[in-house]
Amino acid sequence: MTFAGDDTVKQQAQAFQNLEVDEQLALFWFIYTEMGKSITPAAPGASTVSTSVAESLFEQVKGMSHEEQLQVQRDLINRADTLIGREYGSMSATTKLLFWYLLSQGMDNGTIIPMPADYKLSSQAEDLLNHIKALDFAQQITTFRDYVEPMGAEPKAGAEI
Ligand code: 45D
Repeated sequence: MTFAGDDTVKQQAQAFQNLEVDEQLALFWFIYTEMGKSITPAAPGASTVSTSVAESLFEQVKGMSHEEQLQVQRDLINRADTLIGREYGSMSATTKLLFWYLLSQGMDNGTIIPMPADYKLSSQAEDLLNHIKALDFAQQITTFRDYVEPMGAEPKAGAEI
């Protein structure tokens, strides 16, 4: 059985993935600025989150130059096979979401490369932002999980990351 709205949610995540990489990052940022205040680390799914895993990946990115930080984010979206991509790939969908949330907070407090001040979303991305804003909170979360889940790379078999 499928719930009403499942298809809409899948479509939003797909439309998101169809944008150019930089547009995806910009849209994700605008989503954060719209809903950031309603995100609380004490959300219902919080018990399924590996906070320390998300934080240690975030700390690695935080220690890089701004250019490298941007490259890491582009690589994740491009599913490039990098060490960080593989570490990311081994996390649960909700932990991935927490990692992106930590990045956006880092942008807010100046430890992660900020958006260029004059950045304008394409009308396509703007449309998608409005669609996502119209979803209820649970559907938004599902959209974001579907969006961040396939990023990064497959972890290697065995102990090797
Ligand atoms: O120069 O169950 C451009 C938890 C242009 C708890 C750029 C949760 C060129 C458990 C590319 C634009 C909290 C995890 C530069 C639930 C250029 C739980 C840079 C919920 C510089 C449900 C762009 C979590 C950049 C949620 C750097 C809902 C863009 C989390 C970066 C939501 C954008 C997280 C980023 C969101 C966006 C994160 C990092 C919406 C992050 C958005």
